Amino acid sequence: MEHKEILEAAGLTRSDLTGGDLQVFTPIDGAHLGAVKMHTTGDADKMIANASAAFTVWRNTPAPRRGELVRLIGEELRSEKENLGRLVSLECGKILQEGLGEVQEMIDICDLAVGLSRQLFGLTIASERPGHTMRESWHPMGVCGIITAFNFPVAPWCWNAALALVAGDPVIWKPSEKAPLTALATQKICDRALARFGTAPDGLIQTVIGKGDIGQALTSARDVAIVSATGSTGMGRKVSAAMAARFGRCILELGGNNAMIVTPSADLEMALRAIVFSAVGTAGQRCTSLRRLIVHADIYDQLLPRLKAAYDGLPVGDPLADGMLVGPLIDRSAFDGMEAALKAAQTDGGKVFGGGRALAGQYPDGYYAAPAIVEMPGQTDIVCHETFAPILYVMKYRDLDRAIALQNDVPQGLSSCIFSTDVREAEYFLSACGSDCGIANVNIGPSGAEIGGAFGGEKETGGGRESGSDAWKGYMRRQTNTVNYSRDLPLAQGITFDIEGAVS
Ligand code: UN1
Repeated sequence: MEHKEILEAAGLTRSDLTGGDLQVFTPIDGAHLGAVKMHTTGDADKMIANASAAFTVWRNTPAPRRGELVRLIGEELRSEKENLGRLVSLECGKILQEGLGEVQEMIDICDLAVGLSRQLFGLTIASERPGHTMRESWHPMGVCGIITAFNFPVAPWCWNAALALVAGDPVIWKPSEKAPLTALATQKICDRALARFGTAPDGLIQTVIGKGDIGQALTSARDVAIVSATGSTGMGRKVSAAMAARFGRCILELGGNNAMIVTPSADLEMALRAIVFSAVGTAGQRCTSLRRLIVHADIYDQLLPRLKAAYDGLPVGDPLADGMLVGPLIDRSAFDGMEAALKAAQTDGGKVFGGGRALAGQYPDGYYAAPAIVEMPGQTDIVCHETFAPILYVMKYRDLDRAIALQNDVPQGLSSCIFSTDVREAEYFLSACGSDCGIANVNIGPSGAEIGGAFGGEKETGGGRESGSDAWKGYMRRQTNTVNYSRDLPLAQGITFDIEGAVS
């Protein structure tokens, strides 16, 4: 399909694509896709006011009814999966299979949220006082701002929005300025669901297009109760400081520097497939991409040649073409970042295999890179840094404790895994002495997490959790209720406070 057809099929019109000052290019060949209108901070303030007004209605709408809206969004997404998935590929350069997978994640989280809308359970707690009950209630929290990154332009919005909406919170989405089109197309899908739903308040689901100033408008507005941000550690630091200044709540899903430990007992066939998928998938531009491979010295010489052979045969090219496995990097600065990292690794004694620009003749304005493997003498500064590109640093180990120490000795703490068929090694890796990441897997790569689990990580990854498990609690406020149904007024802690004398 031509670029123009993909845009049209996703519902984007001439007015969406012209007359603005945010220029959008496809990483596939650098072609111009549109000039999108940016909102001003004044517009953002109006949207926040609309969302606040919507909150007063939505918080009072029964949660299962709120779930019905999310069910309709999921239904619309199902019928638009191909069109939106293709637009994700066009705007962000990920291969079509991954574009479709991203929309599937949206559908899956909608399903989860619909069920959740009947399960926003609180606890009942034993009171220490006679004739008293205690419980926890979960109430809607307020407007939820959602800031997303270019590499997963739609799914993280949906992880947040689907939960926030059933939790009773209106949402305002600020997509990456590198990926506004998928956001506009998703907003249209939601608008259709809102129209079918019929009774949702205006301003319940909004998209605001802009740059850092718009992000700041969200983080500084008192009426935005929650900001959930996915992106770089630098961005997260700013969001977190601004939210802390007003005691707002933030949910941060920031950088990762994910490792795999391959032990002598590993099934090497499985490990090989997992390494390649997680290191070169999305051209190494996932927050969960595999960036560090820590291989036992006894199997190093078996694994490395096979890995290099697999890298040699990887099809790099047009992400919309059948059978392609590696698409382009998002832009020139991403490619320059990859080159600079490879140079730094070489300076540190790394031996580089692969790397460099691919298909420059065919796509002078598309930045395709051959994925690189770098054998490192140790975990130097560049290895500790997250470079958003297909670079896999490889290191050797002999002792599992040393391997785990290496895996943990980076600033980020998102995802991790071990390949082992030895239950002792595997369980040790998952124990309190093992991986320090939010996600730790056995015989599965670090990327491609299912939405049913809580997603996020520690340290510079930001500590937030999104998606499944009890991540919904991040979008609600907890209220502790004590009810006295007795005719006395006993005080907690057995305190006596006799005011008989004072009142007689
Ligand atoms: C991201 O790169 O921001 O686990 C998210 C995965 C996906 C999510 C990645 N489910 O790779």
